[in-house]
Amino acid sequence: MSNIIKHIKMSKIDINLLKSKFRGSLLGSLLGDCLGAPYEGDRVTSGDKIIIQKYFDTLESPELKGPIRCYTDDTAMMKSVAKCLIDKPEVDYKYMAKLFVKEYFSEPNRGYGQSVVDVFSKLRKSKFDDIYKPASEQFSGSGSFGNGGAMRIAPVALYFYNNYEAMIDTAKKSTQITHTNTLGVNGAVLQCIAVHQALFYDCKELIKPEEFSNEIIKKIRAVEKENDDGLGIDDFNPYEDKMKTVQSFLNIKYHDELDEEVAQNLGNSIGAYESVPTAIYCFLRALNEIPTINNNNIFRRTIQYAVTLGGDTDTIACMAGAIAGAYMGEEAVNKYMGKQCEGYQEIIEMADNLYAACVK
Ligand code: AR6
Ligand code: MG
Repeated sequence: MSNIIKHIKMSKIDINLLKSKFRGSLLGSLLGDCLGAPYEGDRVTSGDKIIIQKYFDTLESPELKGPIRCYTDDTAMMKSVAKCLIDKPEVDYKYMAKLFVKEYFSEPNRGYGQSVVDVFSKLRKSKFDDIYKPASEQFSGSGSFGNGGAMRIAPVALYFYNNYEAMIDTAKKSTQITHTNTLGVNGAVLQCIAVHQALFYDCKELIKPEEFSNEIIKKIRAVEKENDDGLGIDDFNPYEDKMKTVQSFLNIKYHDELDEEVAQNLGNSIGAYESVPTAIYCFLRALNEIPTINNNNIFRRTIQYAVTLGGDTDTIACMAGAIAGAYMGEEAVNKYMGKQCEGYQEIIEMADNLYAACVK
């Protein structure tokens, strides 16, 4: 690990809030995934925003009876990451790879990315001989830049809440099992940093978007520096630059056409570069009121807002939800809405087991 990362200053965490924040973050991931999934691939109009508002209102109703909203590959893989950390205190990446493969072959129809399934087949065929080889062969050796590493990373941010270096290292190594392109890996690291950072804020104090994003920029700069060759002539800092674009969008007063501009400029696709900064933007924008969303709960507003940006809605809402949940804790999650989501109770238990595995 580089000296640069060692010099990131960490603030103190309130241990009394942590259990609720673990639950909040994993539930944020789950709810974003389940509630965003029906809108995946859509372009969202002003009329759709009204429908999405009603959809979210209905989900909070105690009278609502099923059907349960199913989770997708985001949650399926996130569960495997959490299980690995719970079962193996010294992270065992081969075990993690096996959990991904077992999960995929037992339920292949969860909406996995088109190419990552080849990695699972090769891993199984090679009997996990070299767990990083299949991913490194993707796209003629350039590796996947999809957001599949980022969408499942929240448990890493939680488990290593008090060990920043190990968190960055684990975020990279767990992502590289399926994604080796620098954009795919650093996208996952960026999401991990955002979830981790949100743990350190008490939700009774409103986060200042500028301060929160400046802190992220400092950290992702250090990570991107690691990909430099040290000569300083080919600076590779796409996520730092993108986070600055996030900041400039946050400085614009909300207006109707803004969402379209955000979707186009920050992105809303399955590429990590086109979705992780967008998820962070959703969280930071939703800290304050959004005229098209009639709700004053930051957790719900974050997820609802992510859905209204269209595109890869389940994954962007999943990532934004994980950050919002890490900040707000479980208390912000509407129970009726949660119970509409497949695996709600299981995720709460998983969050508690993860907490027990790392908070002594
Ligand atoms: N060159 C060209 N296209 C690429 C590259 C590349 N280097 N990398 C990725 N793509 P994949 P994921 C395109 O299969 O990241 C699901 O909805 C290519 O079209 O690695 O695990 C999940 O929920 C490839 O098929 O999947 C996520 O939201 C696609 O990106 C999302 O898909 C996905 O990459 C990504 O999941
Ligand atoms: Mg997705």
